[in-house]
Amino acid sequence: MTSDRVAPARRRQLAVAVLGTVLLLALAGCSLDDVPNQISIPTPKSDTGDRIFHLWQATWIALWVIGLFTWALMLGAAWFYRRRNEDYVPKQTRYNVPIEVLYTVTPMIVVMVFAWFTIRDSNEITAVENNQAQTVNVVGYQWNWGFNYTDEDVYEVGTPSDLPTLYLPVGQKVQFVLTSPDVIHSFWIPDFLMKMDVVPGRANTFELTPTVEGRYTGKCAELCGVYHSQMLFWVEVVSPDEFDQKMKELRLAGQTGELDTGRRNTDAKDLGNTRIGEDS
Ligand SMILES: [Cu+2]
Repeated sequence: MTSDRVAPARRRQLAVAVLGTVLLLALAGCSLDDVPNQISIPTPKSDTGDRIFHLWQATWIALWVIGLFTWALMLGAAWFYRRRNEDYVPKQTRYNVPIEVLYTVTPMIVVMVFAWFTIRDSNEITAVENNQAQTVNVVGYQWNWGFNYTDEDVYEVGTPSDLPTLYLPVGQKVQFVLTSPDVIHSFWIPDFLMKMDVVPGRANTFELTPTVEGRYTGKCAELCGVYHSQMLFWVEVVSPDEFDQKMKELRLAGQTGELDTGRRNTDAKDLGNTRIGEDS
């Protein structure tokens, strides 16, 4: 080999080393909370979240196993059947029906297995059993949120400048009934790993049990108009005693009954043109 053939190889090695260092530095800049073992998903704070978390984790593990196996086959084939000298041509394979059937059937089986677990879990997550401890009618409106605590006969409502707090008792099952008086919104509490659309004329319902006390963020996850980005709220998961105390405070503040629009009866004629938060 002559020296002018060595130089490009050296340069390539140098380029790989520099690129590797830059990548390492970039990864080191990410906080451990963002990336690592959970692969950018928050630690779940609800029973529903636990299920979604495990589905996510198992899916990633399966995908990595499949990926490593496939890459090993590709790189192995490229290496072991490489052209060893100028005169040698490796055996060429094409129109091999058994292999093509294998390539078609295997991904179909993989997709069906993923679908089976996904459908199983989504059925479980959206199952409504009506044995909840609390019912909250969540009203998404342009542009904030109202919460009717149906069993307590009190409500809380916010505006983009004065965000409401949704109080939930820890360890108790809550049923959320989602309604909208105007356009489609989406009720999302990232730490619960749960999100559902809020659709006018419908009452989408789901149940979950918050498992960890704490203060979390909530937001609208459906582009719903100019102030969509300001449809934010707080979620406080508290002890049942503290929850009762908060309900008492709402009652004392005179926030009894239900919000006068966006209630569970989403019959269009009842809703009129009222917008919550608008001065009449
Ligand atoms: Cu919205």
